Amino acid sequence: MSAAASERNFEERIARDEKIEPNDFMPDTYRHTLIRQISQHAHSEIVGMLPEGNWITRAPTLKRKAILLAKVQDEAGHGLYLYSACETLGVDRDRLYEELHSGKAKYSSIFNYPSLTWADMGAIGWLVDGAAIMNQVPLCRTSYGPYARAMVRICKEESFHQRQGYDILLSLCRGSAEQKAMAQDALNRWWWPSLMMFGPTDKDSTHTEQSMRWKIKRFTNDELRQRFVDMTKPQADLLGLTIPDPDLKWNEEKQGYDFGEINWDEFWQVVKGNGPCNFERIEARKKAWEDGAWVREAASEYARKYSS
Ligand code: FAQ
Repeated sequence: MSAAASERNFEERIARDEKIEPNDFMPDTYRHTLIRQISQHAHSEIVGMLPEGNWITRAPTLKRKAILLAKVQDEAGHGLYLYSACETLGVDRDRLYEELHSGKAKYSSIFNYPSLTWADMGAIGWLVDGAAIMNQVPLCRTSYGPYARAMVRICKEESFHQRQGYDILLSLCRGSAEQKAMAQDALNRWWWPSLMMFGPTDKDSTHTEQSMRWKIKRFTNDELRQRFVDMTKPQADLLGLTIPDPDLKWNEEKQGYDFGEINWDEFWQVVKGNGPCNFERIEARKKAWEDGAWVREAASEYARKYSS
Protein backbone atom coordinates (compact mmCIF):
# COMPACT_ATOMS: atom_id res chain seq x y z
CA MET A 1 0.00 0.00 0.00
CA SER A 2 1.35 3.47 -0.83
CA ALA A 3 1.98 5.90 2.05
CA ALA A 4 -1.04 7.98 1.02
CA ALA A 5 -3.29 4.90 0.90
CA SER A 6 -2.06 3.75 4.34
CA GLU A 7 -2.77 7.17 5.73
CA ARG A 8 -6.26 7.15 4.21
CA ASN A 9 -6.91 3.67 5.55
CA PHE A 10 -5.82 4.83 9.02
CA GLU A 11 -8.19 7.82 8.91
CA GLU A 12 -11.06 5.57 7.80
CA ARG A 13 -10.42 3.15 10.63
CA ILE A 14 -10.46 6.03 13.12
CA ALA A 15 -13.74 7.24 11.60
CA ARG A 16 -15.22 3.75 12.05
CA ASP A 17 -14.10 3.76 15.70
CA GLU A 18 -11.78 0.81 15.17
CA LYS A 19 -8.91 0.38 17.62
CA ILE A 20 -5.42 0.94 16.27
CA GLU A 21 -3.07 -1.84 17.42
CA PRO A 22 0.75 -1.80 17.83
CA ASN A 23 1.60 -3.45 14.49
CA ASP A 24 -0.91 -1.43 12.47
CA PHE A 25 0.13 1.48 10.31
CA MET A 26 -0.10 4.80 12.13
CA PRO A 27 1.22 8.24 11.17
CA ASP A 28 4.39 9.25 13.04
CA THR A 29 2.62 12.24 14.55
CA TYR A 30 -0.10 9.96 16.02
CA ARG A 31 2.60 7.70 17.47
CA HIS A 32 4.47 10.63 19.00
CA THR A 33 1.34 12.15 20.47
CA LEU A 34 0.55 8.85 22.15
CA ILE A 35 4.09 8.38 23.44
CA ARG A 36 3.94 11.91 24.89
CA GLN A 37 0.55 11.52 26.54
CA ILE A 38 0.92 7.93 27.79
CA SER A 39 4.41 8.50 29.19
CA GLN A 40 3.31 11.71 30.94
CA HIS A 41 0.40 9.76 32.34
CA ALA A 42 2.69 6.93 33.55
CA HIS A 43 5.09 9.41 35.17
CA SER A 44 2.12 11.09 36.89
CA GLU A 45 1.06 7.81 38.46
CA ILE A 46 4.55 7.06 39.73
CA VAL A 47 5.28 10.57 41.01
CA GLY A 48 1.70 10.62 42.32
CA MET A 49 2.65 7.91 44.83
CA LEU A 50 4.84 10.37 46.72
CA PRO A 51 2.36 12.81 48.35
CA GLU A 52 0.37 9.89 49.78
CA GLY A 53 3.36 7.64 50.48
CA ASN A 54 4.35 10.42 52.85
CA TRP A 55 1.38 9.56 55.10
CA ILE A 56 1.44 5.75 55.18
CA THR A 57 3.39 5.63 58.44
CA ARG A 58 1.16 8.29 59.99
CA ALA A 59 -2.31 6.98 59.09
CA PRO A 60 -4.57 7.31 62.14
CA THR A 61 -5.71 3.66 62.33
CA LEU A 62 -4.54 0.26 61.10
CA LYS A 63 -7.52 0.08 58.74
CA ARG A 64 -6.76 3.49 57.20
CA LYS A 65 -3.14 2.49 56.85
CA ALA A 66 -3.98 -0.76 55.02
CA ILE A 67 -6.33 1.10 52.67
CA LEU A 68 -3.81 3.83 51.90
CA LEU A 69 -1.07 1.28 51.34
CA ALA A 70 -3.30 -0.57 48.84
CA LYS A 71 -4.11 2.68 47.04
CA VAL A 72 -0.48 3.70 46.66
CA GLN A 73 0.37 0.21 45.40
CA ASP A 74 -2.43 0.53 42.83
CA GLU A 75 -0.80 3.72 41.57
CA ALA A 76 2.49 1.86 41.05
CA GLY A 77 0.53 -0.74 39.08
CA HIS A 78 -1.10 1.96 36.94
CA GLY A 79 2.30 3.40 36.13
CA LEU A 80 3.53 -0.03 35.07
CA TYR A 81 0.54 -0.79 32.80
CA LEU A 82 1.01 2.60 31.20
CA TYR A 83 4.76 2.23 30.66
CA SER A 84 3.99 -1.16 29.07
CA ALA A 85 1.34 0.40 26.81
CA CYS A 86 3.87 3.06 25.84
CA GLU A 87 6.52 0.45 25.00
CA THR A 88 4.17 -1.08 22.42
CA LEU A 89 4.76 2.13 20.44
CA GLY A 90 8.43 1.25 20.11
CA VAL A 91 9.88 3.43 22.85
CA ASP A 92 12.36 2.15 25.41
CA ARG A 93 11.24 2.29 29.04
CA ASP A 94 14.69 3.31 30.31
CA ARG A 95 14.58 6.28 27.98
CA LEU A 96 11.26 7.35 29.49
CA TYR A 97 12.69 7.14 33.01
CA GLU A 98 15.73 9.10 31.91
CA GLU A 99 13.47 11.85 30.56
CA LEU A 100 11.63 12.01 33.86
CA HIS A 101 14.80 12.11 35.94
CA SER A 102 16.45 14.76 33.78
CA GLY A 103 13.40 17.03 34.07
CA LYS A 104 12.68 16.79 30.33
CA ALA A 105 9.38 14.90 30.70
CA LYS A 106 6.24 16.43 32.11
CA TYR A 107 3.97 14.85 34.70
CA SER A 108 0.77 16.14 36.25
CA SER A 109 1.12 19.53 37.95
CA ILE A 110 -0.99 18.35 40.88
CA PHE A 111 1.76 16.20 42.38
CA ASN A 112 3.99 19.19 42.97
CA TYR A 113 1.92 20.34 45.93
CA PRO A 114 2.70 19.20 49.49
CA SER A 115 0.46 16.91 51.56
CA LEU A 116 0.47 18.68 54.91
CA THR A 117 -2.20 16.95 57.03
CA TRP A 118 -4.15 13.70 57.18
CA ALA A 119 -7.12 15.53 55.65
CA ASP A 120 -5.00 15.91 52.51
CA MET A 121 -5.31 12.13 52.02
CA GLY A 122 -9.06 12.71 51.90
CA ALA A 123 -8.79 15.67 49.54
CA ILE A 124 -6.40 13.84 47.19
CA GLY A 125 -8.69 10.82 46.96
CA TRP A 126 -11.85 12.88 46.55
CA LEU A 127 -10.58 15.63 44.25
CA VAL A 128 -7.43 14.36 42.53
CA ASP A 129 -8.76 10.86 41.89
CA GLY A 130 -12.15 12.41 41.12
CA ALA A 131 -10.55 14.61 38.44
CA ALA A 132 -8.51 11.64 37.22
CA ILE A 133 -11.67 9.53 36.77
CA MET A 134 -13.44 12.33 34.90
CA ASN A 135 -10.49 12.56 32.53
CA GLN A 136 -9.77 8.83 32.28
CA VAL A 137 -13.15 7.15 31.84
CA PRO A 138 -13.34 8.55 28.28
CA LEU A 139 -9.81 7.23 27.72
CA CYS A 140 -11.22 3.68 27.97
CA ARG A 141 -12.57 4.52 24.48
CA THR A 142 -9.39 6.10 23.19
CA SER A 143 -8.41 4.99 19.70
CA TYR A 144 -5.14 3.20 20.60
CA GLY A 145 -5.95 -0.36 21.76
CA PRO A 146 -3.28 -0.95 24.45
CA TYR A 147 -3.96 2.44 26.08
CA ALA A 148 -7.74 1.92 26.06
CA ARG A 149 -7.43 -1.54 27.60
CA ALA A 150 -5.01 -0.38 30.31
CA MET A 151 -7.49 2.34 31.27
CA VAL A 152 -10.33 -0.09 32.04
CA ARG A 153 -8.73 -1.54 35.15
CA ILE A 154 -7.16 1.79 36.11
CA CYS A 155 -10.59 3.45 36.15
CA LYS A 156 -12.09 0.72 38.33
CA GLU A 157 -9.31 1.20 40.84
CA GLU A 158 -9.59 4.99 40.69
CA SER A 159 -13.25 4.72 41.71
CA PHE A 160 -12.24 2.91 44.88
CA HIS A 161 -9.58 5.58 45.46
CA GLN A 162 -12.08 8.35 45.16
CA ARG A 163 -14.49 6.73 47.57
CA GLN A 164 -11.77 6.12 50.15
CA GLY A 165 -10.84 9.83 49.98
CA TYR A 166 -14.43 10.93 50.35
CA ASP A 167 -14.85 8.55 53.27
CA ILE A 168 -11.86 10.09 55.08
CA LEU A 169 -13.40 13.54 54.67
CA LEU A 170 -16.83 12.32 55.72
CA SER A 171 -15.35 11.03 58.98
CA LEU A 172 -13.47 14.27 59.58
CA CYS A 173 -16.53 16.39 58.79
CA ARG A 174 -18.62 14.39 61.23
CA GLY A 175 -15.91 14.67 63.90
CA SER A 176 -14.74 17.56 66.08
CA ALA A 177 -14.65 21.23 65.02
CA GLU A 178 -10.86 20.93 64.61
CA GLN A 179 -11.26 17.91 62.32
CA LYS A 180 -13.83 19.69 60.18
CA ALA A 181 -11.55 22.73 59.96
CA MET A 182 -8.75 20.44 58.83
CA ALA A 183 -10.99 19.09 56.05
CA GLN A 184 -11.92 22.63 54.97
CA ASP A 185 -8.27 23.66 54.93
CA ALA A 186 -7.41 20.68 52.71
CA LEU A 187 -10.23 21.58 50.30
CA ASN A 188 -9.00 25.18 50.23
CA ARG A 189 -5.51 24.09 49.21
CA TRP A 190 -6.39 21.31 46.75
CA TRP A 191 -9.39 22.79 44.92
CA TRP A 192 -7.67 25.07 42.42
CA PRO A 193 -4.73 22.74 41.66
CA SER A 194 -7.34 19.99 40.98
CA LEU A 195 -9.05 22.19 38.38
CA MET A 196 -5.63 22.79 36.79
CA MET A 197 -5.16 19.03 36.29
CA PHE A 198 -7.43 19.18 33.23
CA GLY A 199 -4.82 21.28 31.44
CA PRO A 200 -4.95 24.72 29.82
CA THR A 201 -8.19 26.19 28.48
CA ASP A 202 -9.23 24.91 25.07
CA LYS A 203 -8.06 28.08 23.41
CA ASP A 204 -4.55 27.62 24.87
CA SER A 205 -4.38 23.84 24.46
CA THR A 206 -1.81 22.88 21.84
CA HIS A 207 -2.90 19.30 21.27
CA THR A 208 -6.65 19.04 21.90
CA GLU A 209 -7.88 19.70 18.39
CA GLN A 210 -5.69 17.07 16.73
CA SER A 211 -6.11 14.56 19.57
CA MET A 212 -9.90 14.91 19.29
CA ARG A 213 -9.71 14.29 15.55
CA TRP A 214 -7.74 11.11 16.17
CA LYS A 215 -10.14 10.15 18.98
CA ILE A 216 -7.25 9.95 21.43
CA LYS A 217 -9.16 12.53 23.49
CA ARG A 218 -12.96 12.29 23.49
CA PHE A 219 -13.64 15.55 25.33
CA THR A 220 -11.78 18.83 25.57
CA ASN A 221 -10.00 20.07 28.71
CA ASP A 222 -12.71 22.67 29.41
CA GLU A 223 -15.56 20.19 28.91
CA LEU A 224 -14.08 17.78 31.44
CA ARG A 225 -13.26 20.56 33.91
CA GLN A 226 -16.88 21.75 33.75
CA ARG A 227 -18.19 18.23 34.38
CA PHE A 228 -15.85 17.89 37.34
CA VAL A 229 -17.10 21.11 38.94
CA ASP A 230 -20.72 20.07 38.37
CA MET A 231 -20.12 16.66 39.94
CA THR A 232 -18.09 17.91 42.90
CA LYS A 233 -20.16 20.85 44.18
CA PRO A 234 -23.05 18.68 45.51
CA GLN A 235 -20.49 16.36 47.12
CA ALA A 236 -18.95 19.34 48.94
CA ASP A 237 -22.42 20.35 50.10
CA LEU A 238 -23.00 16.89 51.53
CA LEU A 239 -19.76 17.19 53.50
CA GLY A 240 -20.79 20.67 54.68
CA LEU A 241 -17.63 22.17 53.18
CA THR A 242 -17.31 25.36 51.15
CA ILE A 243 -15.55 25.38 47.80
CA PRO A 244 -13.08 28.29 47.95
CA ASP A 245 -14.49 30.16 44.97
CA PRO A 246 -16.76 33.18 45.50
CA ASP A 247 -17.74 33.08 41.82
CA LEU A 248 -19.08 29.52 41.94
CA LYS A 249 -22.77 29.83 41.03
CA TRP A 250 -25.41 27.63 39.43
CA ASN A 251 -26.18 28.76 35.89
CA GLU A 252 -29.72 27.70 35.03
CA GLU A 253 -29.28 28.33 31.34
CA LYS A 254 -26.24 26.12 30.88
CA GLN A 255 -27.41 23.66 33.57
CA GLY A 256 -23.98 23.79 35.15
CA TYR A 257 -21.91 25.90 37.53
CA ASP A 258 -20.05 29.05 36.58
CA PHE A 259 -16.73 29.27 38.35
CA GLY A 260 -13.90 31.74 38.89
CA GLU A 261 -10.77 32.30 36.85
CA ILE A 262 -7.95 29.77 37.36
CA ASN A 263 -4.53 31.23 38.15
CA TRP A 264 -2.86 30.16 34.90
CA ASP A 265 0.37 31.84 35.85
CA GLU A 266 0.64 29.49 38.84
CA PHE A 267 -0.20 26.51 36.58
CA TRP A 268 2.55 27.28 34.07
CA GLN A 269 5.07 27.96 36.82
CA VAL A 270 4.37 24.52 38.29
CA VAL A 271 4.52 22.87 34.85
CA LYS A 272 7.87 24.58 34.19
CA GLY A 273 9.34 23.07 37.35
CA ASN A 274 8.84 25.93 39.81
CA GLY A 275 6.07 24.46 41.97
CA PRO A 276 6.43 23.96 45.72
CA CYS A 277 7.63 20.33 45.47
CA ASN A 278 8.98 19.81 41.91
CA PHE A 279 12.58 19.51 43.05
CA GLU A 280 11.77 17.19 45.93
CA ARG A 281 9.62 14.91 43.74
CA ILE A 282 12.29 14.40 41.08
CA GLU A 283 15.00 13.91 43.70
CA ALA A 284 12.86 11.18 45.33
CA ARG A 285 12.40 9.43 41.97
CA LYS A 286 16.12 9.65 41.16
CA LYS A 287 17.02 8.21 44.56
CA ALA A 288 14.55 5.33 44.09
CA TRP A 289 16.12 4.60 40.68
CA GLU A 290 19.64 4.61 42.11
CA ASP A 291 18.68 2.56 45.17
CA GLY A 292 17.04 -0.01 42.89
CA ALA A 293 20.13 -0.50 40.67
CA TRP A 294 21.14 -3.70 42.47
CA VAL A 295 17.69 -5.22 41.91
CA ARG A 296 17.87 -4.53 38.17
CA GLU A 297 21.38 -5.96 38.02
CA ALA A 298 20.39 -9.09 39.94
CA ALA A 299 17.33 -9.64 37.73
CA SER A 300 19.38 -9.23 34.51
CA GLU A 301 22.06 -11.57 35.80
CA TYR A 302 19.43 -14.17 36.74
CA ALA A 303 17.85 -13.89 33.28
CA ARG A 304 21.27 -14.21 31.60
CA LYS A 305 22.18 -17.26 33.68
CA TYR A 306 18.98 -19.17 32.95
CA SER A 307 18.60 -18.21 29.30
CA SER A 308 21.95 -19.73 28.31
N1 FAQ B 1 0.26 19.11 34.35
O1 FAQ B 1 -2.35 20.69 24.67
P1 FAQ B 1 -2.62 20.28 26.08
C1 FAQ B 1 -3.78 10.70 38.32
C2 FAQ B 1 0.83 20.16 29.37
S1 FAQ B 1 -3.05 10.69 36.82
C3 FAQ B 1 1.40 19.18 33.62
O2 FAQ B 1 -3.99 20.49 26.60
P2 FAQ B 1 -3.00 17.40 26.12
C4 FAQ B 1 -3.99 9.40 39.06
C5 FAQ B 1 0.67 19.16 28.23
O3 FAQ B 1 1.36 17.98 28.51
C6 FAQ B 1 -2.98 12.39 36.33
N2 FAQ B 1 1.40 19.46 32.29
O4 FAQ B 1 -2.16 18.75 26.29
C7 FAQ B 1 -3.57 9.57 40.45
C8 FAQ B 1 1.23 19.94 27.07
O5 FAQ B 1 2.66 19.95 27.13
P3 FAQ B 1 3.60 19.19 26.01
C9 FAQ B 1 -2.44 12.50 34.98
C10 FAQ B 1 0.20 19.62 31.70
O6 FAQ B 1 -2.04 16.28 26.26
C11 FAQ B 1 -4.42 10.13 41.39
C12 FAQ B 1 0.80 21.36 27.39
O7 FAQ B 1 0.56 21.42 28.79
N3 FAQ B 1 -3.46 12.16 34.01
O8 FAQ B 1 -4.08 11.75 38.72
C13 FAQ B 1 -1.01 19.53 32.39
O9 FAQ B 1 -3.86 17.43 24.92
C14 FAQ B 1 -4.02 10.28 42.73
C15 FAQ B 1 -0.45 21.77 26.61
O10 FAQ B 1 -1.59 21.02 27.05
C16 FAQ B 1 -3.17 12.02 32.71
O11 FAQ B 1 -2.04 12.15 32.31
C17 FAQ B 1 -0.97 19.27 33.77
N4 FAQ B 1 -2.06 19.19 34.54
O12 FAQ B 1 -3.99 17.43 27.39
C18 FAQ B 1 -2.32 9.16 40.86
C19 FAQ B 1 -4.34 11.63 31.83
N5 FAQ B 1 -2.03 19.75 31.53
O13 FAQ B 1 3.31 17.72 26.16
C20 FAQ B 1 -1.89 9.32 42.19
C21 FAQ B 1 -3.97 11.51 30.39
C22 FAQ B 1 -1.47 19.98 30.33
O14 FAQ B 1 3.17 19.72 24.66
C23 FAQ B 1 -2.77 9.89 43.13
N6 FAQ B 1 -3.59 12.77 29.81
N7 FAQ B 1 -0.13 19.92 30.43
O15 FAQ B 1 5.00 19.54 26.39
C24 FAQ B 1 -4.48 13.64 29.27
O16 FAQ B 1 -5.68 13.42 29.27
C25 FAQ B 1 -3.93 14.88 28.62
O17 FAQ B 1 -2.56 14.68 28.37
C26 FAQ B 1 -4.14 16.19 29.47
C27 FAQ B 1 -3.48 17.35 28.71
C28 FAQ B 1 -5.62 16.48 29.61
C29 FAQ B 1 -3.48 16.06 30.84
